[in-house]
Amino acid sequence: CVVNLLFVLQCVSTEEQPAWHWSCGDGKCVKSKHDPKSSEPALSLEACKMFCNEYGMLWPAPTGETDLGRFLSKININNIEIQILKRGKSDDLMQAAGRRFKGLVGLAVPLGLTPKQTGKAVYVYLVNENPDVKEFTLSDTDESYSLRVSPESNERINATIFANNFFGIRHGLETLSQLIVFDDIKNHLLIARDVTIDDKPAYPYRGILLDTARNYYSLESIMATIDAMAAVKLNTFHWHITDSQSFPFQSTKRPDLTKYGAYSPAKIYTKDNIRAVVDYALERGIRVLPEFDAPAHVGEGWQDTNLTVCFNAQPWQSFCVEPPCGQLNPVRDELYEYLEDIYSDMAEVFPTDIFHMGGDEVSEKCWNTSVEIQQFMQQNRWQLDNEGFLNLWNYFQTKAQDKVYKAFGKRLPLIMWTSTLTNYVHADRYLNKDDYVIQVWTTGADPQVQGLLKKGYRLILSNYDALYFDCGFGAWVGSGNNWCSPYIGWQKVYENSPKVIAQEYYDQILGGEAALWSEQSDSATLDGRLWPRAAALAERLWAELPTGWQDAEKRMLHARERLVRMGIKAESIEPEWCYQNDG
Ligand code: CP6
Repeated sequence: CVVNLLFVLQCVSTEEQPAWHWSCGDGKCVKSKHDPKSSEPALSLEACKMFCNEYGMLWPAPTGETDLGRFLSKININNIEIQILKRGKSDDLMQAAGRRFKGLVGLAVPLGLTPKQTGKAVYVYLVNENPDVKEFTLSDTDESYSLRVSPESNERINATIFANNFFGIRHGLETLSQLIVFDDIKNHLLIARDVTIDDKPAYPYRGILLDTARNYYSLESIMATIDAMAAVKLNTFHWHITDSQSFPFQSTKRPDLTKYGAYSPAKIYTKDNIRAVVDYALERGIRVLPEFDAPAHVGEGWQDTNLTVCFNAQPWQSFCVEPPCGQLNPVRDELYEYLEDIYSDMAEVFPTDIFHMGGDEVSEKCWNTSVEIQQFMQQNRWQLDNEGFLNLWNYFQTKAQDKVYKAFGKRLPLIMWTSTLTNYVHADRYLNKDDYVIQVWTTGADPQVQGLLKKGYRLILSNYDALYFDCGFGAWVGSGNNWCSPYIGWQKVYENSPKVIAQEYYDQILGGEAALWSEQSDSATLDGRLWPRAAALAERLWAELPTGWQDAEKRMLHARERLVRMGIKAESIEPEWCYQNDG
């Protein structure tokens, strides 16, 4: 192709005769040489993938009737029209979802390529039965949707999404965007037509926990995470916003907590920042669930209050699981005024339907370092033993719970971590099962799980043997164990089935959550720690398929690639070759 200009042009024009041809065999797109003289058109890889397995390239897999048809139509990226059929209070959200959809369609095109502008127009009709609904409610939000893509007509393709509210419509748009692929042979965007999908999640609570207290995360990184969550239909961003190492939450009622507790003035989540995150998340069908972890896991920020005990005590191993130690002093009445103010500050910026009260890793020894606490216990005729300690903790929890209700103006469902207080043997003495949801962080095999389920508690599973995405397992500062051990692969995440763990109490599982504790993570590592493993969790919780990771592997590769195109620096899971051959 170097002889002369004319000849060079001839070479370029051979683009319609590709070297490779893909054909679907046994769930894989197999590569073969394409004969340019063949009358059969060469199939591009993306086109092949769409029909090469039961769920096409959809992630998570739909749970109801799924018929992806047999044909792809060429579409014109500049001719996509979105029509909102029923108007209401969620209009702004519906419009935002429409804009996001167009952006996702654009991302189907590889960087640097421009698709041909020919092809059919796409009309997307959004039929929202309850256009005034724009809030989540724990286990009541109907996220189902139905999607129909019409047969080919002369000049356009119609796609219609039916749902009971904005949340379902949004999921439908997410699915529709995954039915549009780029054909790199013909340089065209293609859409699957004659499609029927009825879909709804297996579990109502599908979350990611981000700990922004051990290390600070930039707002951009948080928003990017929310975008990626939306792409795989996760619905809860659990914001573990304070801990003993820092207090980056802006409390306007108690500004000193933030002033002395944040790592720096630049590392504060202001009320405006938080509102921006909450709005961003809602547009993407995601609720932001705040956690104020107490009475343990406090410290920095509280120095001048005299309301903590054993702060920074040494040797820390005696008083907490990770330095600096610190616990709230439950016997001080002033503490509850502080709590009310913190909760009120949170209620102001988090319009949430549930609240996380933490409650993990409370140390009896830490409280026992205070003479004042010992005296208070004696006055109440509580022994300085396990029972007395639980009484004291219950005293704190009951008062704190009232303050939450007061601050939020309602009796919203509360979440607490598994702990000695939530031990199933006596949990019902302290925590009403209608008021509290328990989040499990030990293993799925922990007898606590069955015990709590038998007693009627609703659970969220964050079992650390599958859903801890940090480099946890004791790898924190001071322990000398500073590596990721063991690293939990996406396959293990995928196979962590709440249904298997809960057995006959399956209905009491609200869902699951991947936890990214951040002793060893910050904005720079965020994407790789979460993705694509959180996508594996997303499909488990959305679809709860009876099949193993092997059946999901090809789609997983594609889902991960979509995340990368969205700008997420997701880890690579295997060679691309695995999609193309009998790997
Ligand atoms: N921080 C807080 C943590 C952990 C928890 N709570 C944690 C415990 C064990 C492991 C990893 C993280 N770092 N506030 C427990 C819920 Cl392995």
